[in-house]
Amino acid sequence: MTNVAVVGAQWGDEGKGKVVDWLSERADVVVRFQGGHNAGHTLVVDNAVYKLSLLPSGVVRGKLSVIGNGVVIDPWALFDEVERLKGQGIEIGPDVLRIADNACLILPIHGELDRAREEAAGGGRIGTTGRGIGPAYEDKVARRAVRVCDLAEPDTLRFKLERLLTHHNALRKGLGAKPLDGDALLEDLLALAPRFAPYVAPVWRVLDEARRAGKRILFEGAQGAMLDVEHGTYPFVTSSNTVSGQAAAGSGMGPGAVAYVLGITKAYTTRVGSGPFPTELHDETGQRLGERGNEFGTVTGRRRRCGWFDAVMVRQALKVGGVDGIVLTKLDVLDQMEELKVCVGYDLDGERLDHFPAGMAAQARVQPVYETLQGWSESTRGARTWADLPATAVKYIRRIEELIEAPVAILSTGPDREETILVH
Ligand code: 2SA
Ligand code: MG
Repeated sequence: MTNVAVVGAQWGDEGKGKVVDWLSERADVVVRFQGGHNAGHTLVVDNAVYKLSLLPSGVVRGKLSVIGNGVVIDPWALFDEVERLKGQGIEIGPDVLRIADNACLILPIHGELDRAREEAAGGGRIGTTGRGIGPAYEDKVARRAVRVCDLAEPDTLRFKLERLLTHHNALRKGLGAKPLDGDALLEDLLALAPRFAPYVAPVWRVLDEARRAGKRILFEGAQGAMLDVEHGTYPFVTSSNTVSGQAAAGSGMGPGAVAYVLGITKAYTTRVGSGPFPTELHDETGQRLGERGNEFGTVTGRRRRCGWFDAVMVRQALKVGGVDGIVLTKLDVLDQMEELKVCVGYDLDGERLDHFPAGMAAQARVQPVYETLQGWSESTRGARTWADLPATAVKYIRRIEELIEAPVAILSTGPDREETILVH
């Protein structure tokens, strides 16, 4: 196995957890390069269920797990997760977990601001996870964030918090919130510093050493390409780059470090939060997809919106994400449906589009153009070989490959690791 990046090709929740776990067994190092604890991966290992948010999935298998500089870290969420996994018998010492010294922190003010803004936005809300992701990235880009390395320098930390709170207290005033006193926050952070210290490292160097030693590195993406801050359905996106290009910048490696990009997509579409979703179904079929697919968020438990497979959107996601091949997941959710629809284009005011437009109003207005395919009555759940699949299911997969202009490298037919078909 070469170095692989696993990225979502829709709006997240494509089933990356299983795929990453499956690949992490064959990897030596697992790296997170963007996002934070807004991600949610469910891993099923030997019948035990692990829910991960911030930690790279490799921790469950004792692989060297790296939180890269591109990740925003909520220290409290981090240690809660470490403790929770410890309770499940997973040891996470500094030999397993390395945290980038130059990663930025999510502080309580970020979560508060995130939620206050969402509340104030009413119908115009993004539908964020409320974890402070957006405000933390704002501070990073505005060059006023507190970084992991600052925890080791009390004077720097004090100086940075002062600057940060000057900015935030003005914002808080506008939102009618009390100004914050930096001393309490400073104390809390200083108390956390010794817990962080053993894990902190210049991870670019850790990764460079691993690479030169011939170790296999797995880059673990969170969310999906259509939530990318630049390529997604802006402004209904997350605040990081979720595409594979970020794997390099978000971990301190060059683009050549990623040899193969694996995109994950469901055999239909889901989305949590607000924003355009051309193939969304508001009918019984949509409800059925949600029930059969158990479409509830790992992190927030939110019900996911469901709809038909959108080949135009996925094709675009694969192009901007440099995806080499895909894993098609949850095909079995489509079992026993008489016919299936696949979006092959959009209609925008009478004009046919072969891509998803950038404009917000256009994105909201496009109507899907569907192709109808025959369904199958057999169960595909747990199929282990290509020959186990009904012919119409194979046709569905082949048509998807044609439309998205990429091969299905792996077919996942159930949550268990064995329920996986390697196609190519
Ligand atoms: P944020 O919190 O600023 O990143 O939210 C901005 C948008 O990004 C979406 N988003 C997600 N969409 C799907 N899955 C996500 N992670 C959890 C999971 C979701 C959950 O993997 O299960 O538990 O609800 C995720 N994280 C962010 C979000 O819905 C906004 O549309
Ligand atoms: Mg998820």
